[in-house]
Amino acid sequence: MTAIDKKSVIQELERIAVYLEIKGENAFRVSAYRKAAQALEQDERSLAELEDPSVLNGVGKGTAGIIDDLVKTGSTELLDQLKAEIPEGLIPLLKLPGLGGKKIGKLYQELNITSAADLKKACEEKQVRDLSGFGAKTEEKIYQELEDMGKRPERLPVSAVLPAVADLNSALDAIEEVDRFELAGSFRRGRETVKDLDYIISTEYPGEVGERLLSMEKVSAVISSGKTKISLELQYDDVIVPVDFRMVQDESFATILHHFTGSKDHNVLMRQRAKNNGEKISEYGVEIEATGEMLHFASEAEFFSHFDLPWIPPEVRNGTTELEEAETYVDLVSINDIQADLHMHTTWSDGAQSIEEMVEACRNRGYSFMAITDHGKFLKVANGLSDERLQRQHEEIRQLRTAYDDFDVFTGIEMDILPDGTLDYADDVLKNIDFVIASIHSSFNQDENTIMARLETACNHPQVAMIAHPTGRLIEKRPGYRVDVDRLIQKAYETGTILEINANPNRLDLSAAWAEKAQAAGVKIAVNTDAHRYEMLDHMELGVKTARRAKLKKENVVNTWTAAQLKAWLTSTDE
Ligand code: DGT
Ligand code: CA
Ligand code: CA
Ligand code: ZN
Repeated sequence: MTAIDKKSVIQELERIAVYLEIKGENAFRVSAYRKAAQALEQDERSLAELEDPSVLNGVGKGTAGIIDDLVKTGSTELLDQLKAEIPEGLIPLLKLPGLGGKKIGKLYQELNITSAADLKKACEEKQVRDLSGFGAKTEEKIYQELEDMGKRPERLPVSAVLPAVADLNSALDAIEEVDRFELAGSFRRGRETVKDLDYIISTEYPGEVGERLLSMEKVSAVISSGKTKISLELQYDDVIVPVDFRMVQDESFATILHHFTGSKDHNVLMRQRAKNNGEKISEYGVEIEATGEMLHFASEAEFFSHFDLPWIPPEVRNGTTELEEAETYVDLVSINDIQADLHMHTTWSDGAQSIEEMVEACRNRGYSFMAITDHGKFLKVANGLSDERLQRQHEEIRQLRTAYDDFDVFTGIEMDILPDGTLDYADDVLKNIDFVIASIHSSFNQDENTIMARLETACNHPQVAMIAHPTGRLIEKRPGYRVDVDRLIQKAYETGTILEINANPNRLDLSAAWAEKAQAAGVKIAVNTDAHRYEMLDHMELGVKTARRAKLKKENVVNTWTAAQLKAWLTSTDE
């Protein structure tokens, strides 16, 4: 066993290089650590297999010792020293686009800048432009970015609240006085961004539960603290996550959960329906207006049933047509239907785990098959697979899968569609691969026709099974490339190409609205995590929420099928 995984060792080496740059160490010493990181990345062996890192080209004795420390203890004295020496306030500046170790080193050495505030002041005083390698334009850009950094975003992408959700769920699990709890609000409805988290807690002891919540480690502010309602802010690095807690008696749990799941517009529809029955929905139950009697429900399903409705999935509670369509949601895709994850990376390219590790993790999730889809050779920064390495990897996968009679591992590749519209591998290489993904990672600035030509070339290729993250957007960060999604959907339908819902919470691409259109056009969808490490396999749940928002039926989501069904379908759509 090693203390940390290979990818983390590589990242720590890169971190050492950056910190040395900030300190102003000579370029030779800095590059020793960068070279070591590269050598480790390009070597195919796992940490366990690589007994002596100094055998690697580009890794000297000293660096090898550092790698050893990292592998065995997860840390190393050099890094600890550097962390202690470098002013803490400089570290967040590394996040500003265009500011690396070298530039921050200059600011620190020459202008004595140690924090964002210092840097802002230096920009205002026009000192930064005179440093070599900066200039007036750079100075203005840095100033603008510093301004934006200080602003608090109104809505947070789901990815930003996941650490808080994980901590809160385990904290609430551990509090004995909590009988049951659920995360309601926009998060439960699977929205891409949230303003805050809304927890509903059933307890007989709200005082005790409240005390526990207030004493949680990450609490940075108490907005309000009443007997049954508490509003807190939790801080994770520079992200502040507002959280509302409502503590209720168990008899009101279902109605209050429904109320705070929303959406507001959905609640309006439900109240309207109650009113027509001579009833009134409150947070605490349903009141029969004629008698004043208050009805309670053991579950949301019973609550809906009282209104002659089947349980309506939170993801479709948007206050439009969900009451009329309620009966049609029975075959909506659900997390329990998922049989496979068809997009993920391993140490062969830029993932943190080996093939075997990812296979075991997927089997343990109860899947019946999967695809290993590392990056292709075009993506050099991600250590993409040359033709020769691809053959060897696939040989290894074919060997490995003979060990299982209840589980199938597809050979695969995430192949780039190159800027000039060609594909990264020749036909005779592609024809031997079970699951070929095509995707765009470069030249996002091209005009729409050029982008569409790239995507259509991929769809037209008989071996391309799926287009991954079809729009390239990152939620709240970048819009993606210029893709005419309607046209892509049409093309995907004509060519039998699967479109992906990439479950990475920064992507959720296709979005629910596009995925709904894709289904309507007869296109098949795959919900995949694109995992680069174990934990990211958990994102499947967020991808499925997006699919449910899109009202995708199980039959249209190919990773609910069996391996044999998918293989047969892929063959039938080859041209
Ligand atoms: P957000 O903005 O991402 O936090 O979205 P939500 O839906 O989580 O909104 P939030 O936290 O303000 O409130 C949670 C739910 O509580 C909301 O979806 C519906 C319910 N709710 C809150 N205020 C109202 C209201 O004024 N009228 C109705 N009908 N429902 C409300
Ligand atoms: Ca909320
Ligand atoms: Ca709220
Ligand atoms: Zn990928």
